[in-house]
Amino acid sequence: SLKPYPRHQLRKVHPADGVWDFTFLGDIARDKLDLDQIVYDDAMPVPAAFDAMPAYAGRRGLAVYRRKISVTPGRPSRLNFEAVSLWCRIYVDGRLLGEHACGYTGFWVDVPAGDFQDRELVVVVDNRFDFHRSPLHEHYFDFYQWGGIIRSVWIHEVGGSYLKDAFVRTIDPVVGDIHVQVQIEGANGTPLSLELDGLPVGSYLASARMELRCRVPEPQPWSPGTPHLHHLRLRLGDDDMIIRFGLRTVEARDGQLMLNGEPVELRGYNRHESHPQFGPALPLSLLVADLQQLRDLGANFVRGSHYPQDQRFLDLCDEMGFLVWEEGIGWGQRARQLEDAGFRKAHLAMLEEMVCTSRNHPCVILWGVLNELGSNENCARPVLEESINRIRQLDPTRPVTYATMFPLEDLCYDLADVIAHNIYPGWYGCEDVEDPLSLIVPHIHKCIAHVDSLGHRAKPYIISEIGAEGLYGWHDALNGFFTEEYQAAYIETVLCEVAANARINGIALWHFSDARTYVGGRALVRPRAFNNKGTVDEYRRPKRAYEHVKRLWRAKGE
Ligand code: ADA
Repeated sequence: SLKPYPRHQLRKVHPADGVWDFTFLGDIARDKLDLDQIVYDDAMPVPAAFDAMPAYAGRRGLAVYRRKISVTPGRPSRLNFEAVSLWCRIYVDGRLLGEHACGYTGFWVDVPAGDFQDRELVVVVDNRFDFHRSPLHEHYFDFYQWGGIIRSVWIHEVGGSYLKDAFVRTIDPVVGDIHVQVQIEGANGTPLSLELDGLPVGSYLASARMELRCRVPEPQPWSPGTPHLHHLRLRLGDDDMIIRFGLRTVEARDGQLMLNGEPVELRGYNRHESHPQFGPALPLSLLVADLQQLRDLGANFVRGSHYPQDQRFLDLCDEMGFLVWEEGIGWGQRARQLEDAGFRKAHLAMLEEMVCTSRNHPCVILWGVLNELGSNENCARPVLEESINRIRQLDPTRPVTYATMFPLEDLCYDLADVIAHNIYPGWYGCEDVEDPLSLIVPHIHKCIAHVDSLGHRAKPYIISEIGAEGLYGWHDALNGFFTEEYQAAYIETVLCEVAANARINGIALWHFSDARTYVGGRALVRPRAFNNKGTVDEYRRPKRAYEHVKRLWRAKGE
């Protein structure tokens, strides 16, 4: 059942989505901005990427959004922005209350109590690239980075004391034992009560940080085949919070990825949240449609490349039983970024937001960081180490990995729980080869043999990217590069090898749907300025490879 569930029954939460006042100011200095002088000459939906709208396509600069919000006078509230891209400042009644510099993670802004019910919310958004301000975003990423309030906005009315966060960890999925970590703001000594699936399971006296243990009355483990979900309700005075969770454990051990103690094989795709008309702000219908197509293909796994995913997508994965690799934003960072203190600080802050927002989703079974960083150089180790340690502190229950593009030269394998290779044999670097498909299997063998020769046989092995471009509708008698036929034969070769090779625990094909990328420059190797390695095109129309994948994966899954 694809049903949203209420996160709060008592707490007043108002959605701030809808049509906001809007103006695009273009390439002007942020610090010159005078909020009182702004003329709002247009309207813009929230959530949406303003530069995915034809009127602002390709524009980079400052944009200002405004709307009225209504909150109980005399009561503080908190604004929750699920994602604003790439950088923003938040003002309420003209007062600067927050700033945020990562386009794909959610954040909170505290709003002090006011005298009046109606208040003015203004969000200044900048989608220009600026390393010092938004060090996590670079314009050379191989995916288009849109701007705007790209995910939902909520207003939470909370008093001085409220439930800030809760993290549910499974201790025993069969018996139903869980560990609950609760964070509470300003409520020492107030009674806190817990209910599991509607039944009372305990009451306590609140303190700022609590570690509790309880047992689910009628436990049913979560798995892809039976994605059963439980609900924990916390109640603190007139505040409450409902956490939906699944009873399941994940481990990386003995060369296997184990879900509830059983080896699991990952069959799936990398997926960008991307569509030519909506940019990254996908309508619910498209999120569901993508998962229905993935299910039709026989997939059980999605790697959220290359940034934290929309929470609605993770909710759907929880409900439909998909396994997810949730990844921090990162793409090809090298010494310039990895050695920069501002970058490292922003990166850790982003990981913290990602983990704290997504760690109750049973679908998330792996955390990933820094796709294709320069892990063949010494500068990568300190950043990887601090990132992985930070994630493990916030969530000791899931393995952590990073996708390397240096399978034979990587210097950091020891830091990861799972080895993950992005490899493109038979696509890149085979200019002088007559039969590029013949390169695929030997290269996979070589990569695995290398990892194992370094003593990492006990770590699960995943091909986190592999693929070839196929232009939708392009066929040619010679079945060369960019034909749907070459792409289909390529994927067939890969998947047959994966099926035959017991050392491979999972695959994320690159990628599910074609996605908009660089506009100029590097787009010379990206026909149409799209990354065309999708099994479906950007409108989700299946290419020839679709039936191959479906035949091979369905045969495995059934
Ligand atoms: C890299 C990268 C992907 C994509 C891919 C490709 O491995 O991680 O985002 O750019 O290459 O298509 O070349």
